[in-house]
Amino acid sequence: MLDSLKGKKILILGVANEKSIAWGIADTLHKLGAELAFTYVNAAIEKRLRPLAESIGCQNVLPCDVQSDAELDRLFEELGARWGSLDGVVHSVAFAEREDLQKPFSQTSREGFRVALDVSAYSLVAVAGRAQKMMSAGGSILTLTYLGSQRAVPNYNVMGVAKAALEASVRYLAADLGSQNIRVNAISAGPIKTLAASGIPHFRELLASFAEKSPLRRNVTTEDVANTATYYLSSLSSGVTGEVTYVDCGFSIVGL
Ligand code: 0WD
Repeated sequence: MLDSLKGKKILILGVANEKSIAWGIADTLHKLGAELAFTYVNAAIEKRLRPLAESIGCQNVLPCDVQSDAELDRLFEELGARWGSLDGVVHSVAFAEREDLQKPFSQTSREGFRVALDVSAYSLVAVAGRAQKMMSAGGSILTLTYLGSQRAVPNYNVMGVAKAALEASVRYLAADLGSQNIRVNAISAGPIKTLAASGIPHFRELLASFAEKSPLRRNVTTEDVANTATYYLSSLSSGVTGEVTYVDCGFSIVGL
């Protein structure tokens, strides 16, 4: 069954370094024979991404700040020229101003709210709207979310609001694109120590209490997430769309 990823063309947004969740997913998809393309937001990320992509023999490394419609258009033009068609997208991008994660939520700035929602939620809509034009044989679009969309997790603040919008966007995109056999789903991952996570105050404490309280009594790994991502990007999940699957060692089912 997993042969179904062989030769599949999958675009991956959001590898910042080797600790990124998107890199864990990419590594697994590559091992299963998928053909990959990566994007970077700026020169600093490009410098870290290129050697990683080269380590798996991938030359498709393209610029894209998801806040720019022009850059998104250029990305899909270039991808169209290189690949012609597309089978999958991994959207693993989020951003909030550090100060908006440190202040009380009621003090969130208008601009901070706008930027967080734009980069972390609207970007999925912007990407899906362009990707669908290359998915004439159907496809799978996957994004990454967090429990802070459903519960008020300390310090997650405006990012929780952005993730709620992202999860709603998954459902509306799934309803919109389903008739073209394009599936849209999300993985809600437990906390993993990455670059983005380092911007969340007291993240270390969150990790420790997570490992103590989750049913599996451990933290989530990027491999855990990659396993479920493989399911979503392959035909193993052929009848599933609009879903949010928790890859969180069971944390979200516990009542304390
Ligand atoms: O605990 C965690 N790490 C969890 C992360 C738990 C549950 C969900 N997630 C989500 C994040 O919210 C995000 O959506 O997983 C996704 C990937 O996050 P990550 O792997 O934890 O973080 P990281 O390795 O930092 O990758 C996210 C990247 C950015 O990194 P930095 O740290 O430079 O902000 O998203 C990219 C960027 O590479 N990014 C952008 N890409 C294009 N355009 C933009 C942008 N404007 N802004 C950020």
